[in-house]
Amino acid sequence: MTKTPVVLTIAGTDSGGGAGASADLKTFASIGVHGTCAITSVTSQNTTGVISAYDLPSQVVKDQIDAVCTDMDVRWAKSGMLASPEIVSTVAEYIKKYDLSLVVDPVMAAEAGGDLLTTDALSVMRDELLPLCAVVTPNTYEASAISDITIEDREDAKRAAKAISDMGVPTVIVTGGHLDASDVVYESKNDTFTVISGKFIEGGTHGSGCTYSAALTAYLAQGHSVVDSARYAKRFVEHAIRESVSIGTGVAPVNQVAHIRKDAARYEVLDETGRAVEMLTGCESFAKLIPEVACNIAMAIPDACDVQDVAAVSGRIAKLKGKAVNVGCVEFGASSHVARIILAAMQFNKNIRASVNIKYSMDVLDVCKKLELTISSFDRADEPEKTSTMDWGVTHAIKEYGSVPDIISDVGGIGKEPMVRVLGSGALDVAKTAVRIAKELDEL
Ligand code: PXL
Repeated sequence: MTKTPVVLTIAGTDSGGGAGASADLKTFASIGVHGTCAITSVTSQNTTGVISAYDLPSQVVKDQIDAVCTDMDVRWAKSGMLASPEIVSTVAEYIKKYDLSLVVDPVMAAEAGGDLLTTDALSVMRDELLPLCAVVTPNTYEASAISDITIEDREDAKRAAKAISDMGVPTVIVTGGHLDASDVVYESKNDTFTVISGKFIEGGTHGSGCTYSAALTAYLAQGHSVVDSARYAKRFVEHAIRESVSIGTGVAPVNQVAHIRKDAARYEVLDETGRAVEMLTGCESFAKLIPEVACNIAMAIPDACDVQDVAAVSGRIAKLKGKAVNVGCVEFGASSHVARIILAAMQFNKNIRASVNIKYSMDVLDVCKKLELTISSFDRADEPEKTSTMDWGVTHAIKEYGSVPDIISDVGGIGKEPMVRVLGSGALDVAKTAVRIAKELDEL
């Protein structure tokens, strides 16, 4: 049995279940590390804000850390809401006592409003806690408060990161959710900045800061490098925001379980794509629809962001002795060509998640018309320079038609085979359509 890392969050509670320790523990569970906690403060809170905060005596914080660390092999901890100067000092003392690697999320205020750190606690954090930590993850407001540098753009964020690092922190990550959605990672060991770009995601953000730093801690505890952990944590929180849950009248909490749901969706997509491949290779008539460049069938998970979220056949489906055979296996990231078609179509209709490319001929297009499939096309000759043909062509064909059609064709170009692409909701759906086209062609 491989050993499950045990991580500790030292944080406040949020009675609304959105931020603080509950966000951290859900994140830990979702990533697959064992989460433990030392509670610093009990906040009475909901999605509209913090009503009150009851700080626990420092001794209770100490007892909780002792209880966990004397029994379990804890290497990584993260701190969130530390409330008072006394608690900050206590945490610093106990991080040293147990020689823990620490991620500090310098929480100062709740997303929905309410102070979570007193002003005098900030200087104690600067003097006593930051010099002990491995990573600190301020947002731009927090980075500004710690460094006394006004942050209005990425260069300011970099200067602030370096200034905070000079306080004794090996890695500073200024998260850019309030700026341009990109995170700036500064590592003092080689004096390098890594910018992790992101995009603004629609959805609630209550608990997003806690969730980000908890995910980062979990990935570090699993042994990933700090830059990889920062990348994974960013993706984790993007999914969590996208699937945030609207459960109150205020800011919706992020959903840490979105990560697990995404993995479950990956399984379903692999399964369906595999069955669709069997359907195509099991159909004698289909072989004649395989283009010179071979055929691929692909399916994306819901809310796919890139090619890695799209499954296809790694070596495509080829024609061998008059029969369709799959060369390779179904995997994520296996096709960039068909994947791009789907990703472009998903920009218009999230429910169109699959495509298969088949041989172009006038007969095929006639059959598609006969089957009452909706058709649009693009011409490579019209393609502007410096675009990706699939992104541009598919987008152009969809705009031309007004919505995502069942079929997108193009007549090819120099060195480019003409092609017909079937689009649909799932791999089985498009495979069925391709088989119908193949069988109808037999009748001609
Ligand atoms: O996201 C910062 C944070 C940390 N800890 C607690 C919180 C919040 C934000 O609401 O409530 C307890």
